[in-house]
Amino acid sequence: MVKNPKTFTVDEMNQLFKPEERIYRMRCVEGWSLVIPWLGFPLSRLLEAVEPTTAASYVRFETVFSPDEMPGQNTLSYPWPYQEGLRLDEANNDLTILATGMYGGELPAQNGGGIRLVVPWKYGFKSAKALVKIELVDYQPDTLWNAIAPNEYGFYSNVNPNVDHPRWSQATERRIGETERRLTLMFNGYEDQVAHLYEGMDLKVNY
Ligand SMILES: Nc1nc2c(c(=O)[nH]1)N[C@H]1C(S)=C(S)[C@@H](COP(=O)(O)O)O[C@H]1N2
Ligand SMILES: [Mo]
Repeated sequence: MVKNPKTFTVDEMNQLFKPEERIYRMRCVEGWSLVIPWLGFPLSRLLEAVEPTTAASYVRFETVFSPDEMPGQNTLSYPWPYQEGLRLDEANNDLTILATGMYGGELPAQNGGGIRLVVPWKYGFKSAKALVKIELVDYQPDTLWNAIAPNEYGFYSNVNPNVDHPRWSQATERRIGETERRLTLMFNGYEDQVAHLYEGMDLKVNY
């Protein structure tokens, strides 16, 4: 659902969209956290270039499927390829970036290179690695974890210390390298930038 469908190499995106350093907290759904200096550009810049039609309301992210290189993808217990989704207004928020680098260098394949999504107010698994296709759609896309365990991993998956995972508390987290646990912050500390996206929504229902 775009006026201008396009294929880009990572080099072309780096030329066109000029990645900048963004230092973000990352909160894993399992209670780990760290701070990461990404090199990336707002996803909104890419969306602007392809011009979503007025019918588009969600963005669907599809990632690399290559069982020869990634033997774990030979297992039938997961519905590969890994896919993710965002509401269009979440995708257009300035905090949402596509990263092609980290720590001042290229993005290693293990961290999602050539290009990955980074959505710092959501649990880490929403930040899909090794993207191969981004689609504008008019339905809420399926996501891998939601397909496997819908009661544990919702579509939104916003970091929220008040909504526990069914098997553990989300009130605290352990920053990698530290021993004391920290309090988890609402929307991972990005409340001022993103709380308006969820006004009037029950975040216990839309977890
Ligand atoms: N393409 C792709 N991205 C993905 C996943 C995946 O399986 N494939 N797993 C997600 C999950 S569940 C986690 S925990 C993190 C793991 O990232 P790491 O290996 O860099 O810690 O990647 C997320 N992004
Ligand atoms: Mo995970």
